[in-house]
Order: sequence, then structure tokens, then C-alpha cells
Amino acid sequence: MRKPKASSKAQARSEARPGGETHQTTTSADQTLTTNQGVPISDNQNSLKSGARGPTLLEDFVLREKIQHFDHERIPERIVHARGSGAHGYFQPLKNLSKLTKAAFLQDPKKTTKVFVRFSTVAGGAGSVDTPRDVRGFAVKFYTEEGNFDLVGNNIPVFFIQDAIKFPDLIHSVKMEPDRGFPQAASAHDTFWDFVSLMPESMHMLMWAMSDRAIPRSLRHIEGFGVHTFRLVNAQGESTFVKFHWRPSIGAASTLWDEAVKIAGADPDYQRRDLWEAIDNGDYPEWTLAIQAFDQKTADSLDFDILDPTKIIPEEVIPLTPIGRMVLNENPVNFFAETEQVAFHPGHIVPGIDFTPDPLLAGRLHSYLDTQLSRLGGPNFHEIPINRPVCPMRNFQRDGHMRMAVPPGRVAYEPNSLAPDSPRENPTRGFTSFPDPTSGPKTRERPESFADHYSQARQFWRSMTPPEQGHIVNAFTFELSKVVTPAIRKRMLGHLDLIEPELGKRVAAAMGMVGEAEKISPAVEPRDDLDPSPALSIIGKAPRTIKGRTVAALITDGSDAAAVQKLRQALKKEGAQLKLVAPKVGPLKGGLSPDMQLDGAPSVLFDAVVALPSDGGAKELAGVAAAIDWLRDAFGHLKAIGFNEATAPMLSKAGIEADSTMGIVAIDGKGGIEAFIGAAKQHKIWERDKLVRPQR
Ligand code: HDE
Repeated sequence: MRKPKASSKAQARSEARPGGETHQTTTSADQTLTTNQGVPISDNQNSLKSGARGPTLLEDFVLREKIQHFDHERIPERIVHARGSGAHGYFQPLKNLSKLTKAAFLQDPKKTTKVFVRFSTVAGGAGSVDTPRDVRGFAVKFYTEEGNFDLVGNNIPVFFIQDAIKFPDLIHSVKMEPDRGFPQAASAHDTFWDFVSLMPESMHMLMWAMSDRAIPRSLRHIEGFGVHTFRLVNAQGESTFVKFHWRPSIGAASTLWDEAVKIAGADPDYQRRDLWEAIDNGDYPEWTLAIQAFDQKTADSLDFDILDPTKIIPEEVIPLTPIGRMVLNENPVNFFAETEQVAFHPGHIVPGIDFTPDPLLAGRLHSYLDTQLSRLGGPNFHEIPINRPVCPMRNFQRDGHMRMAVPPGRVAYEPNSLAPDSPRENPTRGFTSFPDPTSGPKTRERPESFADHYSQARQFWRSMTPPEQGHIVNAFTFELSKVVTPAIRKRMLGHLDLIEPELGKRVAAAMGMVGEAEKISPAVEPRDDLDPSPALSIIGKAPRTIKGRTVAALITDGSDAAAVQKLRQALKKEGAQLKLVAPKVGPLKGGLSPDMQLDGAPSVLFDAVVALPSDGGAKELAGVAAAIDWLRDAFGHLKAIGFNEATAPMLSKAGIEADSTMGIVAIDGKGGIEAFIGAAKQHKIWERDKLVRPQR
């Protein structure tokens, strides 16, 4: 029971608790709970009743206001990208870019611009898990001095469709099937594969979606892409085409499918938590913004159309030029106010950046503005704090649902003579569109230059390392095996044969459907002469680092605190953190304090693991399934495993043989920790794959 403090500001009061207990709290005047009208509330525990046992009275305006507000706490979730995680940060250009663009935030390398970023999955609802096989949204709002610029991209550089008119069909096909309301957050069902198998233009994107890109290790480990070709425009009005790329400073990395599935159960918020904790720990995620810049002549020389969002320009053809860096250094203070209410829109653009007539982008320029009406309730969403520009904002738009600004004066129109100081257009500073000549007959058709749907899909396959190719085979096999309509499976196998006969054969064999592929006639024969692009492989370019990773040590009563400390120090030096997992979460004999309890900390949650039990502890854990699974899963997920001598009975129960060439490293001897860290830097021990998975 808390005692009332003797303070002139404080008021002591008693609260009747269910069960008759009475306790007292103090409330200073400026802490007083009020209604939304500012009326002080005397009792927040009991509704107003006629007598202690009721009935409750309708006049209880405190109760009714509170419940009414609660009833309306949810706003419609985004129709796509509903599940997201946000963070604040800043962007800083690496050099003056005035040659290419007049965009104010890209002129001075000393100047930083605040950003808010929202990462998301696409298909699942707001309450779905973080690790489905899915595209990740990568949306950045730059609060520049000339207005907000939103770069609303994905972690995959191409898209499923070429024309916005197909977007509702695509999304309807991937979302839960409308009659049964499942599956949630999954493309592995008939309607998705039915649709895409009838849309050859989706083949390139499907290769990315079935690759490791769609099961990233964390949001800190994803690349980002603007997808469409944009323009940069300089002060002389000259335009350069650009593709935007984000590159994470710690490199791109992915999980294995089995890992992603198990993480979904062990921690549905795995990626949101990871981002939050990294920022909270001061381990700020960082990306380089790079562009591929090219002129019209280069665009004309490419073997595909730069307006086609199903195509990439390989980095080996037009290299990336880094232009800035972005650091995320602040978590939201309120998820709803910031992450949920942030409104991105590709049409939020600033002088110096412009669109191209990509027909997918055109549809987006309508859609994102329109959707805010139903999501945020009206045309004044720009007044919500997270959406407000940081530069002055003035015009004659007035009124509307939930208007916050209170513009004074008689004049709400232009031209006017009654308010000479009111806002006017500014031909010098104002946004001018690049004068792209756009005349042509009115027509509904796809250009011929959009017709090749297979060549870059084939190029993607050929750019992958053998393990990545294996994962693509497994992903198609998994997804198509979930499809119950045989004709859809056969149609997809036909497309895979066209993408690359070896891919088609391997998937058909894995599904037990050799010789059943439907023959598909492509509009344009796939090319055989595109060079592989090594930059597309995550494994091929993975940096040998454990920076930003988490290693877990399994400890017990009697574990050696000094050994744990030595490991912690060594990991810290590499920029990685150590979490202690034990059968019980309370302090252990021997002085160590665990961070997590074994049942809630399966090894899927960590990048590499170390078993450091005491002799007695190991004997006990050899009989605990969660502990044996901890090692077995780490083994199956190709993680580096460190162990001390005491672990022997557990390893033998798990069927794991110590073998440092396979990343199973004894760490108590000299150089043991270094050897373990060396193995962990490989991220996955690919040589082990053949021991644990059928090679299809
Ligand atoms: Fe989106 N998309 N999209 N999209 N998109 C939305 O906007 C849409 C597309 C992307 O964190 C919606 O405010 C159409 C490509 C991201 O808030 C909606 C088309 C790319 C986000 C919408 C596309 C994206 C969205 C849902 C085809 C990568 C999340 C709620 C013409 C370049 C932004 C909302 C956030 C969100 C429409 C295709 C990325 C409905 C019509 C291509 C990252 O307006």
C-alpha cells in the first residue's frame, strides 16, 4: 500500500478495489486525469451507478467518452503493406549534386535532412508475422526544406506487373482467398499462382520473390530500390534518368525458409523487435543511397525499355554512384501516431526530381493520395505531425474533415487584391515538370518494348550461387506444392522451363511432376546472351562480418562466468552482441544472469550459438528436448556452433559431430573463440547444407 505524500499540490484519495482492498494514491494537480474536454476525473476505476450494485447510469459521460474513443481506436489498415515498422533518422549527401539536380537536400554534404522510414511486408494484415516469404516495403520520407520527398520503394528492384490497371487483380490474388479468409500473409495458394501463371510479365519478379531476398534476416539487412526510372533535373533544366538504390552498411543477408517458418512461431515480431532493439542499443542501422544515372542515349542503347518496371539495369552495365547515407537513430515514441499514420506517396516530390511515364508509376501517383481519404479520414492528413512538412506551407486550401490549422483572414482565393501579402506562385522556386514530349494517339496497349518477359528472369537465375539456386528450386517446389489445382502447377512449370530449362527440370523433379509442364509460347524468345550479374547474389557479395548480429550462449547453473565474459568481449570487438539463454531466467549459481529462458529463446532467434553449460548442467540438458532442438536447429540452419567440453553429452544426443570445417567449433582451447567467430562470419556454413537437406 502506497502512503499519500504530504504535499500542498498532492491530493490523497482512496480507491475501492475489487475484493474490497483499499489503496491510496496521490495525484499532483498537473497530473490530474481529465476527459477530452479537460474536465478533471475523480474516479477512473468505477462507472457511475445507482447504488454500489448498479444499474449503471446513462449519464456517465466519463465512461461513455472513454469507451466511445476506445471503440474507434483502429483506423483501416493499409490495403497492402499493412504490417510495418518505422524509425526516424537523417540523410546526408556525400557530395554536392548540383550537376545532376537542383534538389535542395542534395546540395551540401554538411547538411542533414530528417527522415522517417517505414519498412513493411506486403500481403499480410497489420497483425501478421514479420517473416513470411514476401516483398519488403522500404519507404522513406525526407523532410526537406522544399517540401517532403517520399521515396516509396521495395527491397526488390522489379515488380510483378507493368501496368497499374492490374494492381487490384494482383493484390486480390495474393491476399487471403475471399471465400475462406485464408491463407494470411502467404503467396503459397491457388489464386496467387493462378493469376501470375497467366501473367508472363511477372516471371522476373517471381524469381526474386522465390529467392532469399523475400526472407531477409532483418530489416537492417535489406537493400532498397526505387523500382521505377525517375529523373533528376538540374538548375539549367537538364534531365538525367536515375534508378535509386539503398545499400545496407552491414550487407544484405537472409534466413533459410525453415528458419523463417520457425521464427514466425517463436517471435512473430522478430524484425520489428530487431530494428527497435538495434536503435535502442545505439547500433544505428545505416544505408548508402546510390544512383544509376544515365542519359537518353544510354537509355536508347539498352535492350529493354527503361519505363518497364519489370526490368533492372545490371550494375555491371551502369555502375552505382553513391550519393548519400541514411542513419536511423531514433525509435518512434508512439507507434500509431507515427508508423501507422505516416502517409507515403510517390507524388510527394520536390524540385529537382521528376517522374517518367512508367505506366505503373502513373497509377501509383493516383493511388497513394486517394487511399489516405479512407485510411486517415480526409484531405487534411498532411496536418498530422508525422506528415507535416518542416518548411513553411501556405496555400488557399481550406476546411475539410479534421482541419487543424486555423488560417485567419477573408481571402481564401487567388488572384486577389485584398490580401497582397498572401501566397503567390513562384516561377523561379516553384516545381516545374520536365517538358517530356508526350503526345500520341489515345490507346490501350502494351508497347512492343515491354514484351520480353523471360530474359532477365533467366539472367537472375544465372547470377545466383549454387545454394541460392537451390533455395529458388525449394521455394517454387514448396509454393507450387501448396497449389491444389494441377493445371496451375503445370502452367507454372511451363514458365519455369522457359526461364531456364534446368530450373524447370529441378522443380518438376522435386514435385514428382516430370514431363507434365504445359508448353508456353513466349511473345519473345528468351535471350541466351545476357551476362550474369554477380551483384544480384546476396551470398556472393556477403561481407565477412558479424557486425550487428546476435550470438546466444546456452548456460546453466555453474557455467564459467569468466569464459562467458571472454566471449562477450570478443564479440563486442566485432560489433556483435551476446545473449545468455538458460533453463531458468533468474540468477544462476556461479554469478551469471540469463537474458532469456530456453523455451522462449530457440536458436532460430540468433545468428550463431555457443553451448557453455557446466558438467552437471549439460547432463541435465541432455534430457531436455528444447536444449537438444536448440543445437539441432542451429545445425540444420547452418549456423556456427561453439561448444565447451562439458557439452559432449548434448552434442551426441543431438547427433552432431564436432568438426570445425563444418562450423562446429570447440571454444575452450586456445584460439577457440577466434575460430568460432571466423565460422560465424560466414553467416551460414554452406558445406553443411548437403548433410541436412535433400539437394534438389
Ligand atoms: Fe504501393 N501502395 N502500389 N507499391 N506501396 C501502397 O499506399 C499501389 C507499388 C509500396 O509504408 C498503398 O498508403 C499501386 C510498387 C510501399 O506506408 C496503396 C501500385 C512499389 C508501400 C498502394 C503499387 C510499391 C505501398 C497502401 C501499382 C515499389 C507502403 C496504403 C500501380 C516501388 C508505404 C498506402 C508505407 C503502399 C498502391 C505498386 C511500394 C494502396 C496502385 C511498384 C513501400 O496506395
